[in-house]
Amino acid sequence: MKEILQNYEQLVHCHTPEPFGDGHINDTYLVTSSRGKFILQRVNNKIFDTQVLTQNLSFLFGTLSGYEKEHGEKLTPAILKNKAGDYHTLDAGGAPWRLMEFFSDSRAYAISPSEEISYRAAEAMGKFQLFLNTLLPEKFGETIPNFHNTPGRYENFLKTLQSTDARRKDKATPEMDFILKNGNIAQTVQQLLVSRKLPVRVTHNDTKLDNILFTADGQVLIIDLDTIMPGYVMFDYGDMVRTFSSPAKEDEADTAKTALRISHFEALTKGYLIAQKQRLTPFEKAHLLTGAKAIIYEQAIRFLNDFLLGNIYYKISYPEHNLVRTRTQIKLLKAILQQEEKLQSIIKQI
Ligand code: GN1
Ligand code: MG
Repeated sequence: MKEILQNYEQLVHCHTPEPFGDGHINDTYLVTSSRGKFILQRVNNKIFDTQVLTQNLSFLFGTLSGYEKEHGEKLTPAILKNKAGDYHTLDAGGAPWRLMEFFSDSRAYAISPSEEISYRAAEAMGKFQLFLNTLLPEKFGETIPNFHNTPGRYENFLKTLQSTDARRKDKATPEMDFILKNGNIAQTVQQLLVSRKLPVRVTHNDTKLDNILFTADGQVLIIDLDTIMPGYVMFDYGDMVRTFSSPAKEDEADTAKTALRISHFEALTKGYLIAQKQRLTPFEKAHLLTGAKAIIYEQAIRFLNDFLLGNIYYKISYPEHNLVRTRTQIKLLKAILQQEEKLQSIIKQI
């Protein structure tokens, strides 16, 4: 890490960086120097195609500040260039590091504390997508191929079932059954994508509430830009539904606590559509709820798959962590499936 620090003028005479935040994938630190506080992040090069990622982000940040000035609003913390003038610095192991602006007294939420927060977070994501929409999808590569390929995730899960030993599977029988019984969700996505009726746009792809920062001076900023790549807005909307609407954490062990708060669903949908209404095609709007079902189903598969494979992807704090996470996703998806008509009519009315 010392070698990385030397690449930044801002970090001459700094204290030892301290671990920061709750991300499941990258390593994030808070670093204090005589020039102030900064966020230092190591991108996980086992998970991301880092060459594509650094190119995507150079391109994005190249146009961002002009857009922010034009619209009089900041959208995301800036990445500070290194001494060589680059946004990322590679370490000896080939992992990119970056230094970013830090906002003191800012906060992100694992659970939305109010409808107002749900509304404002979704509105900020909607505005961020308006910026992303000025970028050409052809210019962006996939930092993780097939990231939101729900049918592909389902196929992977079927393969995992064949290779996993019985003892591990025994612990997850009801969850495996639920995924198998609801394979139609993956099929619907498959048909939708094959129909090519949804426009491909540059999207964020990891819109969980935790990736939206509320600053002390009232700004709402989007963070975690590593999965920005060509995609579909329904997944970005879907991951907001997944993470804003439950009153419990993604890894709440007491499944009774996970639920769908309709008032938050409504607030986030309003906030998102206020920013997006003029731009979404009627077909995209009609399929927002498809995106919510797909992303929650997909997330359940991803956690379960990781549990069955022995926890190789997500950071965990205890052996059954991914299984517990799977259960919250299933509970939430059940709640959506039970109230589908009502939810669809809320979207329609806005
Ligand atoms: C990961 O990096 P983080 O913690 O913001 C994951 C998302 C999942 C999320 C679940 C690159 O997001 O796809 O939805 O965990 N990111 C990647 O909490 O896989
Ligand atoms: Mg994050």
